[in-house]
Amino acid sequence: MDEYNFNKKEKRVFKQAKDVLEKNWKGRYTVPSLTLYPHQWSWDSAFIAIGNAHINQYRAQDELLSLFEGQWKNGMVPHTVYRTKKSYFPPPEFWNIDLSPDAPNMRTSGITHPPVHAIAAYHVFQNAQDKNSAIFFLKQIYPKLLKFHNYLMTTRDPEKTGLVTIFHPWESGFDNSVRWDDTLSKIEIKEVPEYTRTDLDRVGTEERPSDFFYDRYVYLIELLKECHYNEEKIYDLTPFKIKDVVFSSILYMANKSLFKIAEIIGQNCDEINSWQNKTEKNYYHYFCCDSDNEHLVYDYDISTKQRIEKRTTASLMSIFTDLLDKEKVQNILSWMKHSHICKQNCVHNHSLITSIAVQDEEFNPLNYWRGPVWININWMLIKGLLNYGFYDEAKKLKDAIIDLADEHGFFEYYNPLTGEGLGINEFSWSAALTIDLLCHS
Ligand code: 9WN
Repeated sequence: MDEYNFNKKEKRVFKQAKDVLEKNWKGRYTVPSLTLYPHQWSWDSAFIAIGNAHINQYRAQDELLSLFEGQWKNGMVPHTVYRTKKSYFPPPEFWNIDLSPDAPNMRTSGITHPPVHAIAAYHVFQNAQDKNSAIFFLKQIYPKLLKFHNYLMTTRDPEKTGLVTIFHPWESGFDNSVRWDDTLSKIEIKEVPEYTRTDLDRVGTEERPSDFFYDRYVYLIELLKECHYNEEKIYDLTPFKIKDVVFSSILYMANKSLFKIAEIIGQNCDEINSWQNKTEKNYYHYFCCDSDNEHLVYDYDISTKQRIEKRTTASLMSIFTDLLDKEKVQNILSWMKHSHICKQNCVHNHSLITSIAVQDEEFNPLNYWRGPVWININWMLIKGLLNYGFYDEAKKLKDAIIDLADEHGFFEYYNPLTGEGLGINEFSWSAALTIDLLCHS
């Protein structure tokens, strides 16, 4: 697209990214991957809409509206909406969501996902060529978004902190991150039903979560079912209830977008304001250790009443919000450098932020959320850097993503030491967010 003055490499990457989204488009929604993830995933759809906003406004709108067809009666947006009979573990029957009076009339999972959707919806409006259609879309999606945020701010926040409690590692989107290791390891499993993983036929074992963690994922699903998905019961019984710092940071920014949408379509924003006030009051109190002067943020485990002090990309996420004091941004920047790929080990000229620091003893360059580079997380950090005026640092990360995509394709995640693609190729959000970076930042 000439209007963006792309150079040759950018043109090439842009075209390849568009091709991935085209291939994975299913008429009203996009699969994250044709083989590994053949249904609709919640935060994936939001990231995909952010990319499509630049190339196909109507697809971006449909992507979000179709996802919300799976919304539960209590407002929860499920993390997966099953669209076909294609094999994936867990299949829809495994969730047995009809146990809940809140279940929708569709096949979905029984847990939620980070709420990127209001950010995506506002972004679609901002970039829309057809503003009438975009306003009509905002009017359709706004009550659904409001209901979702209300669910997160009430049912998922009984402590009234403005911070969200998750009940399953998959709700975080960072499934087997070291952030969840201690809590999961303490779970003594009495019994799990027999199940067959479908991921290991499609991706190497060393790149995916271990069976130890899968058993615990399944155990926690069984517990949700036992509680008939009633959040009060779950809260009382579950060993996994964590105030997730990334989820809560995203919700804070999503509430800002929701506020802007409300203004555009002439709705009252008082409730959103009151949510924001709560988050502002409690964010550092729950997530930051005042004493250590590191200015990193950590998840908070409700059961142990302790922060989970693992240094991962999640610890940098305050930069994505604008809750970080200007004078503390420098600290986060230096941590970003600490987490960077070691240049001497790297085949690229540039560095990206890894899921945990390369120097960390738990760092694993191949395994899922335990070391590799993820494009969505780097995209969030870039947005934060831009917001705080660090244009050069943001550009370095953006250029590194374009190089990575050009040299290796749109993989799910990447080995930070070699740049090699991991997980599945032709992964939708990697393509979509690269399109956004090319067109925007
Ligand atoms: C479980 C679809 C999803 C992403 C998650 C990522 C992965 C699923 C899985 O794929 O999770 O929901 O099977 O591993 O961790 O962030 O939304 O792309």
